[in-house]
Amino acid sequence: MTDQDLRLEIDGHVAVIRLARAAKRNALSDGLILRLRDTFQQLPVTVRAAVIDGEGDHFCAGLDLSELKERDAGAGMHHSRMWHAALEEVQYGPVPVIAALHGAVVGGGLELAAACHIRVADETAFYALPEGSRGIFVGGGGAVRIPRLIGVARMTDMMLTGRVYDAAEGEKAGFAQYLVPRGEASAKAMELARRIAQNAPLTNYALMHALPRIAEQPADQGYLTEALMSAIAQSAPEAKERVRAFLEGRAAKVEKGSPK
Ligand code: 1HE
Repeated sequence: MTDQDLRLEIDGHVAVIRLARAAKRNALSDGLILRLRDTFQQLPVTVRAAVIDGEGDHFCAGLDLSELKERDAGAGMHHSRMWHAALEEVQYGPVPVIAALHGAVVGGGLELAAACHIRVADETAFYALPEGSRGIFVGGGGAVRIPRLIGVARMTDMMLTGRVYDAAEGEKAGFAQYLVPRGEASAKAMELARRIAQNAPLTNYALMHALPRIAEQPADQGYLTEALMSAIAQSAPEAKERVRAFLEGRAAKVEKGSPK
């Protein structure tokens, strides 16, 4: 792991975080996972959305298998918990994160993508969980996050049989919300990030921090949490100004086919 293996660029209100270890297909070493955690913890306060992408032909080949040495059960658990802590920073960090996917999105790479809020894939993307055939199990939060995207049955099949989903199948199954032509995932992710950066910060916060928790709550608790979050969001001066702008004809209407 060198300092160059993860790059952070700031473009206006958008942070671009790039896995830059193409020679190893952006495999995630322990050092890289810790850098990812630190990068999200330390994002400048001016950042309002982030994009994660990968250099070379693949988004990410997952866990760096060269580091998978014999560990006892305790060390194995702590290793998995380290991934959890890092990917929690991605999911529940300060800003929405868009993953720009191409080539291999496999193993821990898929777990990283699943921790992001939006996934944009180009037509070269493919998804797999080779843990099944390597004699191991997911350890980066995949058992929790991936079934929420594609369902337990599809994930079980992927791990039992080594099934690989191509980009089009992956979009249908729920891995990615957007499918774009080859080479266009990062540009599309930037476009979405710039748009998201214009939202009221409290709305983005509610979507990142309240919505996934509400979705896991029993309905009666979920309704109450929703009501509280809704009241907080609408009380912000920015929300009042945005509603006023619409009523005075100064704000965009909802348009079919948007975002283009
Ligand atoms: C790696 C890794 C890696 C490549 N760890 N070194 N993930 C996997 O089981 C996926 C393993 N990787 C692959 O199946 C393929 O590499 C790819 C389909 C991603 C890309 O294929 P290709 O032909 O472009 O590259 P390559 O020739 O296989 O690999 C190029 C180099 O990257 C080579 O090293 P070199 O020194 O011989 O040049 C590979 O060894 C190296 N490389 N992938 C280490 N993953 C929290 S738990 C998560 C558990 C998991 O993620 S398990 C799944 C691991």
